[in-house]
Amino acid sequence: MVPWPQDAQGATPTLLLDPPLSSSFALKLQTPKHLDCSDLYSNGFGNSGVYTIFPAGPTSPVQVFCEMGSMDVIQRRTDGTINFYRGWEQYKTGFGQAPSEYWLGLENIHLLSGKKSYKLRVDMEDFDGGKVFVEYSSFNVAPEKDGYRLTLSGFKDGGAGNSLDHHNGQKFSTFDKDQDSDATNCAKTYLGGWWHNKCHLCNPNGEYLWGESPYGIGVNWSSWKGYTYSLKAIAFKLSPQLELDAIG
Ligand SMILES: [Ca+2]
Repeated sequence: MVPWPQDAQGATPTLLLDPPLSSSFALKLQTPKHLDCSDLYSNGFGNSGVYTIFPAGPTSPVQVFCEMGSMDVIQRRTDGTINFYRGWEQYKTGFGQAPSEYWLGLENIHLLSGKKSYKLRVDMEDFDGGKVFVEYSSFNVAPEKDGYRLTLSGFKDGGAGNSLDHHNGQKFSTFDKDQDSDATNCAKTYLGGWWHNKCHLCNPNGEYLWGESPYGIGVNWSSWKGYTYSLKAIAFKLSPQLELDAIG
């Protein structure tokens, strides 16, 4: 008898979910309406894939990529197919398309982070096969009236270094809404909406530039690869604090 393949948590997939469902099939099966990927995971949707979540309530579906069923991917860069140089309204509501490149939207991220206590994990890759990550044990995004201000704590280094700490406590800025702490317009100078400070130590929404690239405008994580290297991939992932602890 051929054994069932094991998933990353070591659990044996159920018959229902193995082989993996197509995302459209999974969407049809979804009910009731889930707040986040963790809710889906708890209800048996254990495979990575695109699902619909409802951070803003039952009439506002949002497409998201759930990793291992339990992590909500709120930002993802993988191949440069999506333009991330966009204005405030698009950063507010979200753009791109799961599972490829997308931004979940500041309002959705804010609503999610207000309903549960989340951890943040950021996974990164370079073009030579290098993979690193960072984690923060708490992550919160304030409402729009406070500029979608970012609050982080509990840094844990998986090799990338703490470049995001420079952005802790900052409001979000786009080229058409400068809320950064610099005299210049950081989002305009460095080609991406972000929680810019003076201006950035990381620029995950910068221009997708395939490695060596002009200073500061690429998909940078300066404490790993400096300001003249644009990463191959980066993804911001949320998971509830307690449930991630339980998984270990
Ligand atoms: Ca400014």
